[in-house]
Amino acid sequence: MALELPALPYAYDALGPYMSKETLEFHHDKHHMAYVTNGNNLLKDSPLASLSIEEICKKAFAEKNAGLVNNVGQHYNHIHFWSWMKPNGGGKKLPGKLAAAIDQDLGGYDKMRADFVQAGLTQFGSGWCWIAVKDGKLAIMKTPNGENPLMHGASPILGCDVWEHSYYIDYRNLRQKYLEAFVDNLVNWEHVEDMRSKA
Ligand code: MN3
Repeated sequence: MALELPALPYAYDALGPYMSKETLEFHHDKHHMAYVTNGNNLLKDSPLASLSIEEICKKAFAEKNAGLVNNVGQHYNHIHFWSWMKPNGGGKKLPGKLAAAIDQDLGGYDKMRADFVQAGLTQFGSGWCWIAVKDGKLAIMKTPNGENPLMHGASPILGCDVWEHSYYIDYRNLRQKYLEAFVDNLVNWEHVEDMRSKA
C-alpha cells in the first residue's frame, strides 16, 4: 500500500496569523510530499511495505533502518500534525476527560504547557516534542529527526514539529514563540482527546 499525501483539513490561509499560508504551502506541499516520495521509494523493495504505517515505524526503528525511520516516521508525524491544529484552537478549552488526565498525570494545564514548550525548546536540532501515553499514563517526550513515540514504546496524542521548516518563515529563530503560539492558538484538543481515548 503506497503512502499518500493527505489534503490539509483546512484552507492554507486558515491558521493565520499563527501559521502562514506560505509556511503551510512549503511544509505540506514540499516537505511532507518529499517524505511520501522517499518513503515509497524505500518501501518498494522492503518486506515492511505491507504493514500499517504504525507497524512500519516500530519495525524500521527496531531494525535501525534510518531511511524508513525518518521518511515513514515523518509521514506519520505530519499526517497527525495537520490534524493536531485547527483555526481558533489551543488554549484551555479542553474536553473534560483530557483535562482530567492532564491534571492527574502532567500536573495540570499550566505545567503541561510549560513542560511541552520546554521539551520543544530543548530538542537540539530537528525533531518533535510530544504528549504521549506510556504505560497507561500521559508523558511529555521529545525525539530527534523523524522519530516518534511509537518507536519508544509509547502512543503519541499530540506532537509539535520543531524542524526549522515548520516555523522559520513566520517566527525566524524564535522557536519558543512558535511553540507558545501552537499551544495557545492552534491545537485541536478534540483530536488529541480522540487519540488519547484510543491509545
Ligand atoms: Mn515538518
